[in-house]
Amino acid sequence: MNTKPARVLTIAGSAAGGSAGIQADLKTFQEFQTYGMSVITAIVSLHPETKKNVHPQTIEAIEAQFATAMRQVGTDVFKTGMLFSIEVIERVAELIAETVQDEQLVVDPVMVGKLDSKLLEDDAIKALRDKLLPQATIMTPNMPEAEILLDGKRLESIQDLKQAAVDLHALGSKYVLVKGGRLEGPAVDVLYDGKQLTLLEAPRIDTVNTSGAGCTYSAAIAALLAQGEAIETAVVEAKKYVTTAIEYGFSYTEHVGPTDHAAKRKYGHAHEIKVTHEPV
Ligand code: PXL
Repeated sequence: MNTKPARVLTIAGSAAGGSAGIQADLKTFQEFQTYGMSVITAIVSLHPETKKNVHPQTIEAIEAQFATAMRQVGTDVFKTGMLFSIEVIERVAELIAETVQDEQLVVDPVMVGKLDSKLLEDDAIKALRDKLLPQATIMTPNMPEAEILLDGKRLESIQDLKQAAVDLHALGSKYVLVKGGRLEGPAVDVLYDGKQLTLLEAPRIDTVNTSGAGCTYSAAIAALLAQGEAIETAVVEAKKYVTTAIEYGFSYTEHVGPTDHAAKRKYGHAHEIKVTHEPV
């Protein structure tokens, strides 16, 4: 018997190298056996001569992709990644607001790529905060993104991550996941639902090949939510998936390489995620 897979629509940038952005999202959606669709907001690829590395798409092209995906398929979950400009954020926020019924929205507030490409213009932070985050089911900032959204507040400890999760919750996302991968020691992320803090701890993997890890993590959360998982289960299972993808990361060249999106399927998952709950 054939069953229809759960649907996930990513609205993000294309990373030609295949490790991050739309490419990471679609590979991850496939690993979770969901049906992936995409709206490409910009193409991130360095031109060897002109050095231009962000090639934005027009609002018309974005509208066309969104309309096609929604008309031909529809979705269970929206995910946003790189949106780049005020215009794109405002239009995408409107398109989602006009369409959304009970679909969930995962917002990965992508700002800067690992290779220093600027994925969000400085003047677009306010639009992200005011137009998109209030619609989010969950937002998934890393530490630099959380710092920028909190007006430059420095985050240096797990205690700071907890406070950041509480402060970011005020921007309107139902759940906040602040990722602590940049701290030393185990990889601890903090999830906050407005009442309770949940700490998720995985072992630190010693590797440089983590390109696209953030996209991959939020894409896995989106896929699991589309399949009907509750938020905490989705985040824990997504962290298992991304930890294994990082563990088996590799590189084809001397550059920082991708995580292995297929690692959990190929090798199984060896690490447990330690989950602890705390009141605020
Ligand atoms: O990993 C962040 C990211 C997100 N989206 C796109 C990217 C990158 C990093 O390079 O290129 C399109």
